[in-house]
Amino acid sequence: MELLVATTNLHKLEEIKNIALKWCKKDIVIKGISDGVDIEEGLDYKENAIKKASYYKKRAAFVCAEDSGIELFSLGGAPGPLSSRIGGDDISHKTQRELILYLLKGMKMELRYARYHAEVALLTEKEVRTFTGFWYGYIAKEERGEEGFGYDPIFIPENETKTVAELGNEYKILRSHRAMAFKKLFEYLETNY
Ligand code: ITT
Repeated sequence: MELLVATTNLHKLEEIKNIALKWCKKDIVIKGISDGVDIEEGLDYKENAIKKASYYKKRAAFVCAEDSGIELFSLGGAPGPLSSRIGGDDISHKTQRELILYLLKGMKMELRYARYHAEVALLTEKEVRTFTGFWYGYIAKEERGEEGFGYDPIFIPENETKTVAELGNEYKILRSHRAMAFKKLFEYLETNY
């Protein structure tokens, strides 16, 4: 079976391929697809994920897309679905991390509680289905580590002292929001197709 993953984010695609190697029992070939179009996103992860996948619906029998973000509880869940957009279109991930660190400046660890949230949409010839994954942790006081992407250098998973960027990609694909959502998707494909 071929599964088309609609994404412009190559780190995301790489992670999904590694998650599949780790978790998927079915013989699935994962291929990334992106025409480079910027599909406008709203405030609902599921809708956004469905919209991204729908654009490529005619290209394969199985198409999926993911919408994800980081949610800071002391800021009412912001930036959430706008995680890739805060600070403007041309901003680097590093500057976005600095923005988050600035917003939480001076706040003690309890107030730095956060989670990653992923919604994955699967479109087949007969249905549209979504799968959810969360990963809870804390925003660090400064950035540390080299692996991963986006907010990983400032995200410390629960029960850890290191950031995801320090813990590394192998650690991440066993536990992340993305891993949990895609694990559900792979299980669904295994049982239903
Ligand atoms: P596509 O929409 O093309 O897939 P994107 O990077 O724009 O790529 P999203 O709209 O889903 O993806 O935005 C997700 C953003 O949330 C991402 O750019 C990061 O800023 C953050 N994020 C999500 N998952 C992350 C992870 O595992 N590690 C670090 N940051 C993450």
